[in-house]
Amino acid sequence: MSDAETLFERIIAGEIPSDKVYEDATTYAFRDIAPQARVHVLVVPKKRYRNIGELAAADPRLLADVALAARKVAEIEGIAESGYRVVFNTDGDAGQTVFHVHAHVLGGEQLGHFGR
Ligand code: IU
Repeated sequence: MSDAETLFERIIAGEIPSDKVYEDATTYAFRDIAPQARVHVLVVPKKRYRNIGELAAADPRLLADVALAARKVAEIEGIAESGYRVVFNTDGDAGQTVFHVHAHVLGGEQLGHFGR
């Protein structure tokens, strides 16, 4: 668990290589190593919170930064017009594995609907 907790901080610091798509003062975005769609990018706030709820409660401006970075990623990837999905997995049943909040930006193809 402790490795997973620090993984994204090490990616942001450049200690672990990543395929960076976008970066600004407060966020860092890179391609997911196991893409679930043609475009699958993770947007991570540089400051670590466990999940979207904790981020929203502690720093709503930073949550807005993540949403704006997701839109920027969609523009960079050419999917802003065709549409995309932004997902925050939160804890067990959602399958969250890295407990540093991150937005999955998914698109580039017709996505299946929500569910199991
Ligand atoms: P989750 O929402 O916590 O389940 O998402 C974690 C994502 O991080 C998941 O999609 C992994 O494929 C991805 N990932 C990665 O991109 N690079 C890594 O080194 C590791 C996980 I570990």
